[in-house]
Amino acid sequence: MKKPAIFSFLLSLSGLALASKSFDEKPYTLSTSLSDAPMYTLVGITDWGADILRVYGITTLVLVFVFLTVALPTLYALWRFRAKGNETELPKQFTGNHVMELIWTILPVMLLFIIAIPTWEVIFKQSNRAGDPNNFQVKVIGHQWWWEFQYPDLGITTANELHLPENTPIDFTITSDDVIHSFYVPRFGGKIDAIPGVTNHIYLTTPKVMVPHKLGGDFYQGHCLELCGQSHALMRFEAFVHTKQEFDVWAKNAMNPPQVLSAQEKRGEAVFSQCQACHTIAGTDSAKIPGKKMGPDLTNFGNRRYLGATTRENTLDNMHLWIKNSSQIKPGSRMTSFEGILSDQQIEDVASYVRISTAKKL
Ligand code: HEC
Ligand SMILES: [Cu+2]
Repeated sequence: MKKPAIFSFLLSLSGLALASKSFDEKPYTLSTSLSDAPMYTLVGITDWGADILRVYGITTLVLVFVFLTVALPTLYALWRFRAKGNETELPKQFTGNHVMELIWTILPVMLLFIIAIPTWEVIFKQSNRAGDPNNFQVKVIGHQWWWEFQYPDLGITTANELHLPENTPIDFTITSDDVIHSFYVPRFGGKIDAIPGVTNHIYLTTPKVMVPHKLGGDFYQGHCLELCGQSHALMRFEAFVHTKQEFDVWAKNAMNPPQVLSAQEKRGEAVFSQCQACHTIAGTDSAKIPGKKMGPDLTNFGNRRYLGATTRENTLDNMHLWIKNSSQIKPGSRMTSFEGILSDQQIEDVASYVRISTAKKL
């Protein structure tokens, strides 16, 4: 038998997804099962995610009940009262049945309460965690088109990689620097808007590390979920969950000043003066410039897996392309194009400074 049409339709859609790779070179490993997919939400690995999943479950049961109570009698009536061909007049017509009207008013109200009560419970549970001194603070700031993460208690500022200790209650304070974004790690639970001038919160307890690997911890895909301009689709990040020891090592390394070892890195350090109006590397002159910077903090950039909020892999070649003209690989990028401003040699030098001097052995 031929494959059903829906199959070919879905296949052509996935073909489109593969064909649209030009701006998106990130090598996602195709998951073998649906539940491994990076955007899969039915996992509940954080307490918050599990709470949301429970409300989903209750809602689904209520909806199945409503569907069956409407669909089954409808099907039965269609069959039972179908025209048999020998009718001469209309069946008896009647209007108004108080008992039935009461039933179909009260029953839906009850069903709505069955959904509403656990929903309220989850909402209140979130707000009850505000101000808990055990909360680990993480400030999330959306920018067109990248994410800034600050750890006020540790004095760390970083970007595009969210590192968290396992099994820890976290208070995410979420805001935006420009337009409305939305902070979302599907496997953690829900999403929440990042709105300029407003702070929103998410409270959750991170999961335990499940698959320890060399770099440390498990990682989860994150994405901006509010259409926020040209490169909204490339405004992604990765959330890493580490064991407490690994997290401490990461935190200790995160704000270390760069180690400039080679002659090339040294030349690159000088070129970096052209970047420091927008970027900071802790422990260098760039950190002394007061005021808010337009670009991501690059203090530990050498340890990041990706470039441009996971637009490309963090390699020397991609860095070269990025510095030359980042909008070629990330449309609309707010970073200056250095084509014609820096020579190829200077780009190589500054790229090696930014990538290699800031990389620490974790
Ligand atoms: C006008 C401000 C500006 C200047 C000057 C600037 N950048 Fe950027 N840079 C940005 C912005 C904004 C981003 C974020 C772009 C995005 O991801 O959408 C960025 C991103 C980056 C990133 C990627 C960081 C990450 O975590 O993904 C690197 C690396 C970088 N810039 C290096 C440099 C270097 C090297 C120079 C100097 C040669 C430089 N930048 C000059 C604004 C600037
Ligand atoms: Cu966004």
